[in-house]
Amino acid sequence: MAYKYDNQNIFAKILRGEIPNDTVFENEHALAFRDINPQRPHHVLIIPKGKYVSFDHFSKEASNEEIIGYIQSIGKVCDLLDISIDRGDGFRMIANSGQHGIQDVPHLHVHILGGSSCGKMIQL
Ligand code: DGP
Repeated sequence: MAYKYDNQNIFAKILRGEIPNDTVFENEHALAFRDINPQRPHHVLIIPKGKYVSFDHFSKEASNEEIIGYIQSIGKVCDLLDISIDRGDGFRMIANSGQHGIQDVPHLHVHILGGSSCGKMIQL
């Protein structure tokens, strides 16, 4: 079954400039901005500029250029926030996906959480 992308999702509106955001980093293929409801001192969402619902969708259908630009943006954001593990204290990256992943916004995003410990991995 094909992936279905909803053009009215909130991150699509952010990409179109219809809703403001607190941008941390941007390149040709990715936009990184602060989460509206931060769970740690640093809580940034990184989204691709293309219309992808989830990481599995992106990994199967994005071009190599999109994948490179998106993945490179993750390292840039970590450097900008001083949370990369070579010069900071690290971070957690989460990509909630679909119904069982409890994904609220159906446009691929990774959460980058840092600035304090994220605790144990997961609660069942
Ligand atoms: P998820 O549950 O993984 O789909 O996370 C969606 C995240 O998006 C959630 O942490 C809150 C954030 N969010 C929702 N609406 C907005 C918005 O309008 N602006 C920003 N910056 N973040 C938003």
